[in-house]
Amino acid sequence: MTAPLSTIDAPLSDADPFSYDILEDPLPFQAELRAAGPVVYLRKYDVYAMGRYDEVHAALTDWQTFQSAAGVGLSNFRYEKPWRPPSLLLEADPPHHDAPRAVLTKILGPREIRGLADAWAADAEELVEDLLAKGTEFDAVTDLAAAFPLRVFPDAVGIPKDGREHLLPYGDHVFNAFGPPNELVAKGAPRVAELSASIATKCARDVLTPDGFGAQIWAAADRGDITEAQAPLIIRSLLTAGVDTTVNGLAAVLYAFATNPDQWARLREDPALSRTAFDEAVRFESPVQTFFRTTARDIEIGGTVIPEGRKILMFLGSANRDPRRWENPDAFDLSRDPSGHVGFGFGIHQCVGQHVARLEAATILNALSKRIASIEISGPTRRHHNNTLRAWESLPVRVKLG
Ligand code: OVV
Repeated sequence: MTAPLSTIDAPLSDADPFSYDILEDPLPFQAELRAAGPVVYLRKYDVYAMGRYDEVHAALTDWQTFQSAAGVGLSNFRYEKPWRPPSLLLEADPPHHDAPRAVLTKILGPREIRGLADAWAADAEELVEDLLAKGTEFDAVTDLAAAFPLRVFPDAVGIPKDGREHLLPYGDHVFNAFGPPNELVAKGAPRVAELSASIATKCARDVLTPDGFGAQIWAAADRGDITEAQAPLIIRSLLTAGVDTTVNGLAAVLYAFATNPDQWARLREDPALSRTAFDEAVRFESPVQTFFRTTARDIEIGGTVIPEGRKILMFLGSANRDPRRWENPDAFDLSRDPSGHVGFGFGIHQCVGQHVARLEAATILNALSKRIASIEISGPTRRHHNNTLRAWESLPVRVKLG
C-alpha cells in the first residue's frame, strides 16, 4: 500500500534500485539519489532512502531510532512473518542483541584469530602455486575469490566437508531476500528448504570440530553466556554472512587492482598496504550495498519527517562514493585513508567478521604479490546480480609473473 503523496515531504523517486539496469551499474542512480536530497521517497516500494554519507553514518550509529528487529530487508516484521527465524545479531536490537554480539565479538576478535594466520598463509601460497602451475590466465572470481574463502573459512568454523557447496547458494538467497520479492528471489525459492536444512545441520554441536568458531560458540553456551537455543542460530550467522561477502570482497579488490595497475605496483613495493587495499576496495565496491532499518519514532532528517514504523533504505555503497565525504571517490587509491567507510556498516551492528575478512584478504594478496608482477583483465567480465550484494560472476584475468 502506498501512502497518500500529500503526507510525504521528501523528494520522490520512481526508480527501482533492485531492477536489472541499476544492479548492473548502480553508480548513476546513486548519484541521482545523493543529488535529490538527504532523504528520498521511493514510490515503487513505499520506503524512504538515504544515499549521502553523513545521514547514512548517523542512522547506522543511532540504533535507538533506526531499529533492526523489524528486519533489515524490505519486509517489515511488524506485519510480515519472516521467511526464516530472524538472525540473533543482524535482525535484533539491544538488549537481545547484546549477548550474542559479545560472544561473537570475542571469538572473532583480532587477537583471537591471529592463530589462523600461518596456516592460512600456507593455504594461500599453495592455492596460488597450483593455479599458476596451470597457466597465467584464470578466473579471479572462481579460481581465487571464491576458492580461498571456501578453502579456509568452513574449516575455521569447523563444519563437516559434505554440504559445503550449499554455502554460496544459501548466502546468495539470503542476501536476495532482503530486497523485494522479485525474480532474483523467485529464482532461489525452489531450493530454500533444501539449503536451509543443510545449513541447519552444520550448526549442531556434535558435527563441529573441537576448536573451531562453532565449538567456541557452543562453549559460550556451556558457560551460560548465551543459551543453548541461541548457539546454532549464531553459527548460522557465520555461515550466512561469512562466505558470499568475503568472496565478493576479494573479487572487489582483485578487480580494483586489475584495473589500476599503478596501485598493484605500489602494493608490491609496500606489502603492508594489503590491509588498506582491502578496506579501500570495500569502500570502492561496497560488496554489501544496502540494508534497511525501521524508524522507532518520528524522525526529521533534512526537513523531511519520517513517521514511526517506516522502512528506510540505507545505501552504503552510495555513502562510500559521496563526494561530500570523499575526495575523488571514484578512484581506487591506496594513498587515501579509507577508514570511516560504511561498507562494514557502523555502530553496534558493524560487521563482526571484519577481522576475519581482512585476514583472508591480506593473506591472499600477500601470496599473490610475491609471485605476480601485473594483472590485467583478459576477457569479458560478468556481474552477478543480487538484491543486496555487488557481486561478480566472472573476472577473466591474465597475470605476468615476476
Ligand atoms: C550481516 C549479515 C548478513 C546476512 C545474514 C546475517 C548477517 C545473519 O546474521 O544471518
